[in-house]
Amino acid sequence: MMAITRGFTGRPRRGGNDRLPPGQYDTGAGWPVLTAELTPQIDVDEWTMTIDGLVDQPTTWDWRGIHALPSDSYFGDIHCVTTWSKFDTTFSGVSLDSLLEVTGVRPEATHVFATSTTGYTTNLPLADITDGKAWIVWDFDGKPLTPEHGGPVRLLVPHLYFWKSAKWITRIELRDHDEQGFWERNGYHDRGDPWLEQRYQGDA
Ligand SMILES: Nc1nc2c(c(=O)[nH]1)N[C@H]1C(S)=C(S)[C@@H](COP(=O)(O)O)O[C@H]1N2
Ligand SMILES: [Mo]
Repeated sequence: MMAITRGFTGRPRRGGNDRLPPGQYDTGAGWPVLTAELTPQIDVDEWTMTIDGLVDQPTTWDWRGIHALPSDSYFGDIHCVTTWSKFDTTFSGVSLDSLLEVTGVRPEATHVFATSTTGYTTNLPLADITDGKAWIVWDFDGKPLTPEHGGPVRLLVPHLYFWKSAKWITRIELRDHDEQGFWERNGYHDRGDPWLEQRYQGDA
């Protein structure tokens, strides 16, 4: 069933259109797993996430604490640098704006450095995670995010290539400078806007 759906809708449509960024194809009903590390099994009772660095109030949330914040959802598309895009995804959790409202943001902060429990890291301009552009999510299509897709909790920054959406996120540090994360050090772009095709270091 899934193979039929994928075969039908998954044909590469190169060149992009108003829905598909340049060089991407629609992966259809499938959702590839792309993980550089071993998938960790994280118990929600043990789970915490911290936002620190250039904030007024460094804060660590546990499972109950983060669920007490106003919930928010993303409905839309996601784009992986390996050229698949997935349309009409629904993720639920809490917006980064809500979290940063708790911590405050110091005026010197320009970038963030996100770290997963596994040691995976990625860097982002602060402006790419504020104003309704990024979420900490625990549900996909109304069900708990599975471990291979970053469950219990991952970062979601859907307007950038999906390597920026760190799975098993545990820390976001606000900084006054940019430092490359795991894939950025290995040749991927520092920002990664799929509409500008910022795949590799040196791309526009
Ligand atoms: N911790 C961690 N987060 C990660 C990755 C990873 O290898 N480790 N891969 C990134 C890449 S390249 C992509 S495309 C997406 C893949 O998410 P998915 O496996 O849920 O499709 O997660 C991103 N976040
Ligand atoms: Mo990716």
